[in-house]
Amino acid sequence: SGDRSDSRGALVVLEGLDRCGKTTQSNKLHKYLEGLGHSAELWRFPDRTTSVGQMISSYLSNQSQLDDRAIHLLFSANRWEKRTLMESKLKSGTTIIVDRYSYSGVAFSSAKGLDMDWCKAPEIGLLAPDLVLYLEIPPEKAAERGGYGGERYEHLEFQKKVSKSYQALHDASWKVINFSFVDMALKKL
Ligand code: 2DT
Repeated sequence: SGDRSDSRGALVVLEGLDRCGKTTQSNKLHKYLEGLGHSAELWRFPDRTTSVGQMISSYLSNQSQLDDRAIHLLFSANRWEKRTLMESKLKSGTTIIVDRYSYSGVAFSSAKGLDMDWCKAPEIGLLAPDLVLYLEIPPEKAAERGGYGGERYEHLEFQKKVSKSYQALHDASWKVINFSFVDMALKKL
């Protein structure tokens, strides 16, 4: 955004379907920035280390059941509880690379049939990313990579719906990187 002073860190968000390569690429980007001498941290949402995060983790591993709207709000709360820390890190010059953020929140919940505007509402007021990298992969290709971990959302039919939700969400500010060019594209950043 325009008022970002040079000393402020950047908020970089990676988004995409399960098995699109986000985690690998987040790690690479983190190491790359550190190699250049930048102060950078790698974050991920859900952050399963907090008590809200533990409720989310238990839901994702099918150990608990929750109403669709209740879990949606927990995912959002999990971002809100980290907002102050995120802001102070960015202000102190640290760049934060985040593996999933609000877009995952909206894409996954709206894929269940929840209204998109309702899903967006609790995200209002969270820090806006400076850059969103969307790692684009056809759901069928992602499924071929194997290694779906057996969590709640990790099956092809649902991932197809999430893919449609992401398509409805993304705007001109996103950088879309096709899965076959991910490595090449990120090296040029
Ligand atoms: P990981 O496999 O990346 O840990 O994600 N999810 C994630 C949501 O439904 N809402 C959210 O707000 C976020 C951040 C995506 C676990 C799963 O949780 C989904 C996959």
